[in-house]
Amino acid sequence: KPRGVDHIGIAVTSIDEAASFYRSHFQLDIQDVVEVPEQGVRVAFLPLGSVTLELLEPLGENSPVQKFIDKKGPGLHHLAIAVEDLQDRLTQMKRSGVQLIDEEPKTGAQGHPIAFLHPKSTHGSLLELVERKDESADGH
Ligand code: CMX
Repeated sequence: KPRGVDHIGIAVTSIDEAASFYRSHFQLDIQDVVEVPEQGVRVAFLPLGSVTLELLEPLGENSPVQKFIDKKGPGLHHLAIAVEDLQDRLTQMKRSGVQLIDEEPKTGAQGHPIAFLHPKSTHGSLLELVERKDESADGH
């Protein structure tokens, strides 16, 4: 079974403006901001209890997050589920016909192995699988 929700990705047009909202109304502070050019995003992490909110700001027009905002507007973008043995999961899902975006794990914004599943195969939600080797799912 999965270990829990790792983080929730939220597409925003401006990290600064979105962070100001979460700070003013929920007293949540950004822990870290990193750029992940391979994914076309700038990412801010806001710890919220056992889950982290991940604010995703597009880096450039070809960013998948920019495409998402153009199409659907800012908002909930993906749900990241913490799993053990990511590669095994991917192999099993592929065998069962699930459409994978990443057939091999890659390194995510927080440095852990991650992989995305295509929303066409998941009843509409973009799902990310995250493997954290040395922490529990709530160990941010
Ligand atoms: N949630 C739900 N559905 C989504 C979606 C999302 N976040 N993003 C795209 N889709 C849907 C689209 O609405 C579209 O559906 P229809 O065909 O019914 O219109 C379909 O998926 C294809 O979308 P598209 O706009 O044509 O875009 P692409 O096929 O070029 O890309 C996707 C879609 C999911 C493969 C791409 O966005 C991707 O690879 N995402 C994973 C990587 C990512 O998002 N990285 C940023 C986060 C980085 C991080 O957390 O580290």
